[in-house]
Formats: sequence, structure tokens, C-alpha cells
Amino acid sequence: TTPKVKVEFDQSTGVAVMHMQSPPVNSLSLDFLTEFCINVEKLEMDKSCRGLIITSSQPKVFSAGLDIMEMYGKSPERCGEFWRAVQEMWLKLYSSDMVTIAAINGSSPAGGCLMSLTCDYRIMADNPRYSIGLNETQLGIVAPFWFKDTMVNTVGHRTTELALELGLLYSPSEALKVGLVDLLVPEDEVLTTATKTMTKWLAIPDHARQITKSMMRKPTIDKLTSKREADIQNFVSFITKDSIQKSLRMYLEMLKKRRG
Ligand code: CO8
Repeated sequence: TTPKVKVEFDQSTGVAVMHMQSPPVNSLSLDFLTEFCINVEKLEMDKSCRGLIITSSQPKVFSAGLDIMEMYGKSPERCGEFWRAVQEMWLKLYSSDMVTIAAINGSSPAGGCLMSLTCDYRIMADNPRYSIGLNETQLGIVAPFWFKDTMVNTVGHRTTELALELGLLYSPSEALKVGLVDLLVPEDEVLTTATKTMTKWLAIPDHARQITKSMMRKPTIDKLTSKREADIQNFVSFITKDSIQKSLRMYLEMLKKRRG
């Protein structure tokens, strides 16, 4: 089977580009997350790799977020395994010593938005057809505390409160305005701009930058690490409720209808 992520590592610059290539929409399935984490871990352990750019090979979509099919009609055991993999992705990226830049070349709802929020910097394609945000409430589900914390750390409390309660999906210009992304560029310049930006970040001594990053993020990381099992239990009991399964079914039907 084709790999779901493709990594290009440039030895001369120390920068890796990770292309998500899981058709059609890079949804974060258990398989995807497992492969993704193995690749991040490999790069993390390779001391010659100092920067990671995450982008999508799929047209129009960065990542559609968590694979809804992993949360629909699955056993509690499987749901727990899935959730542990979601936590792992977040822990690995949010605590990475590498400079991480999200090159957001398409829509990025929910888990896709979370993935980009773990990065040090976000560059998005200036295309009004794309959107980004934590839209969980629109599916009748609730973004967990560490999704919320990551968002608060990026855009502040009030913006997060509005965004999460309403399940807001922002256009690129709105996202820039609230600070959800850092820079908008024309679609065909997203990756080149990410590479240029990376050069600036890598001019800062690694050690000083890494300690600073850790100082900013450690309390948020420790909070999940210390509550990891409880968070899994909480997810499993929430997602397997009949009422929540019904919400997900309705959302899936809405997605299908919208296509026509
Ligand atoms: N999971 C599974 N399948 C998906 C997903 C997804 N997240 N997103 C899209 N698909 C499927 C579609 O159903 C469709 O399938 P099919 O071809 O069989 O009809 C196919 O992918 C292509 O989708 P579209 O035709 O919609 O493609 P577009 O290019 O028009 O749009 C979008 C792409 C914008 C990504 C659009 O598909 C979309 O909005 N998807 C839904 C995204 C979403 O709401 N994701 C939220 C997932 S929940 C999450 O990430 C965090 C959950 C936290 C859980 C907390 C509980 C306690």
C-alpha cells in the first residue's frame, strides 16, 4: 500500500517536508496517525534534522481532521486505541524540539486545525474557499481540554470561547485577523514561503529556542500527560453514547448530501 505520508529530508538545510497524502482528504485514521507519528519520531531522533514543514499533497484540503469513521460504530477498545494515537500525535508535535511550520494549502477543520496549532508557525493559502477552525460542536461533539488549551495558547481566551462554542470555521483572512494563522500567501507560494520562513527560525540558536518553546508549552503538555488515561476513558464513554453516535450519523449524512 502507498505510504500515507511522504518525507523529503534536505540534508544540506536540515529541513524535512512532510507531505500528507492520504486520499481523499487526509483524514486522521488510526493507520494514518500511526504512520505519521513513526515519521515524526524518526526525524526527531535524527539530530541533523532541525526543522519540519507539514503540508498536504491532496488538492484543496490540508487535513479533514479526525477520521469520523474511526468514531462511528466502533468498539470501545478500538475507540480507546484510536484516541491514544490522537493524543500521541499532539504530544509529539507540541513538544517537538524541531522548528515546526504548517504550510496550510487547503481546508483544515477540527483535528486538522489542531495539527497546525501544534506548530511554531502557520502559513495559509489565501483562498477564500478554504476554512480552518475547531468546529467540533457543529458535529455535536466537544473539543477536549487539550484542544482548547492549544487554541487558547494561540489566540487567547475570548476568541477561543467564541470559536469553540459556535464551532467556527474561519476564512483565511478571518483566521489571520484573530491570529489563528500567522501569514497568508498566494496558494502557489505556501511551500516556498514556509521554506524561507524556516531559514529565519533556524538562524536562532537551537538550544535557546528549544528551552523557550518548552517553557511556553510544558504546563499544557504536562496537563495531558498526567491525565492521559482519564482522557481516554472520557473520550470512549462520550463517543460511544447513543446520542453522540446519532449526531455523528446525521453529520455524515449532511456531508454526503452536500456533495450533490
Ligand atoms: N472523516 C471521514 N471522512 C471524511 C472526513 C472526515 N473527517 N471528511 C470528509 N470525509 C469524506 C467525505 O464524507 C467524502 O466521502 P465520500 O467520497 O464517500 O462521499 C470524502 O471524504 C470527500 O469529502 P468532500 O466531498 O466533502 O470533499 P471536499 O473537498 O468538498 O471538502 C472538507 C473537504 C472541507 C474537508 C470536507 O470534507 C469537510 O468539511 N469534512 C468534514 C470535516 C470535519 O468536520 N471534521 C471533523 C472531524 S472531528 C475532529 O477532528 C475532532 C474530534 C474531537 C473529538 C472529541 C470527542 C470527545
